[in-house]
Amino acid sequence: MLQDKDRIFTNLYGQDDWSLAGARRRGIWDDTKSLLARGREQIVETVKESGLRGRGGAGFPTGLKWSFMPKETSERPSYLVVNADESEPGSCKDREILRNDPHRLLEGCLVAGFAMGAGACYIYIRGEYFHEGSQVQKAIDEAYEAGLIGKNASGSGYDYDIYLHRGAGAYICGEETALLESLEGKKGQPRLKPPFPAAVGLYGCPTTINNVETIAVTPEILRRGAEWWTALGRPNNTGTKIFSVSGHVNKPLNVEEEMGIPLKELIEKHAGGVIGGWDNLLAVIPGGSSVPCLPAPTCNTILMDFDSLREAQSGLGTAAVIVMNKSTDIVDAIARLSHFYMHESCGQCTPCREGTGWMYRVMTRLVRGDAEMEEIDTLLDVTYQVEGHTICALGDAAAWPVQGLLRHFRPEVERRILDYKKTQAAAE
Ligand code: L3W
Ligand code: SF4
Repeated sequence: MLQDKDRIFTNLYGQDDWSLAGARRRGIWDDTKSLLARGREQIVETVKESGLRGRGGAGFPTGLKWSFMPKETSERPSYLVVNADESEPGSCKDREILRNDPHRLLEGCLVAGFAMGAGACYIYIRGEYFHEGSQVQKAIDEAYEAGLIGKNASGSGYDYDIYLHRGAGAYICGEETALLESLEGKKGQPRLKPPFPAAVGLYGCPTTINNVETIAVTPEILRRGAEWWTALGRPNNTGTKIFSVSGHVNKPLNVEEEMGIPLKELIEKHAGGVIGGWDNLLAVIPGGSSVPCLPAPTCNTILMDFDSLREAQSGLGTAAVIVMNKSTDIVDAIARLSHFYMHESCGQCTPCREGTGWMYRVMTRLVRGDAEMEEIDTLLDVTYQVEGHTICALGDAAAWPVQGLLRHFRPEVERRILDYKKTQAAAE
């Protein structure tokens, strides 16, 4: 278990003052000038050494991502964009940082932006986080007032502006290039990659997009050193992580823990256990709705990190742990997710636009069992035709939950079809 001395988010539950005075008491904005004085290259190098991987879902190495930005100053400005469009079902960790620790994020914005030579930072926040957005704006105002950002930010000689931008409630705007389109005032639809945003991003300029949690932990990594961070977790899966645990647990919560904590320990020690006891567990979606579920036996031993979950044919995603006990209709639960992805598809590419609707319609019939047995394989085949054949990852995200259901709960789906046929035959 993570020891208190290693905890970064000491105001995760809003137990302390969120404002600048409280933030300073928690060590935020403590001699930020000397962090910046280390220079761009050294900061990027330390983040690389720490092995920090993106906390927004993909787990891409953060230091490597920063190193894609231009090294030399040019006429084209560079930007840092913070993805605060937290919309992944089950995920609510960034919300706590935004409302309870906004200065931790802002200090990270300055340090990260400086390291990549960005002239300005945009924090794109989901529209539904109205209160959180207001809180961040107040913190931005405080930081300007105190000279921490703006002209000669924190006395570093570097000019740096931070802007808050509110989204309008579309899940797809959490996809980094759709987010850029939306920031530019256009309809939020993903762009083809490559070019990656580091080459052609906001207004066609070099841009790095990072998740809130990723940015918020970087000043602490620089203060305490890469070795401190790598001592937590496992190789290639280092540091601490905020897990959002929801569903059939006695105490749903967000908790910062060591990367690689066993799932069972996370649920039993922090979330009060499964409702009805561990033996009542049916399945867990370990990383937000986009990743395949895990059946109960796997949950006994699985570790919560990128590599372990990938080996188990799932993913850490945003580390939003959705717990389902045996009272869950698992087919209906996954069908509900299929509805979500159909609704949120931007409709730009055919496999996703048509495939999400098709999957949802078949899933809806499977909930009742109103289908032919062969349709299970046809459904699986369609998920493979969507996966990897779309402009953005929403297509994969729609396919994977269905694949997880059929991988682990196919007998349940088959049983429904047989039962439905029996009921129909009896009625005739
Ligand atoms: C330069 C290269 N940059 C990759 C950058 C790329 C991006 C990052 C990761 O999807 C996942 C998705 C959701 N040169 C590069 C490069 N990059 N190669 O690295 O890229 P990628 O393509 O691996 O992932 P992605 O498109 O960012 C994100 C999953 O997260 N997810 C969704 C979460 C939703 C939220 C939310 O609600 N806000 O976070 C959860 O699992 O399915 O697989 O920056 O530019 N050669
Ligand atoms: Fe839009 Fe779906 Fe294509 Fe992504 S995969 S660009 S959401 S249609």
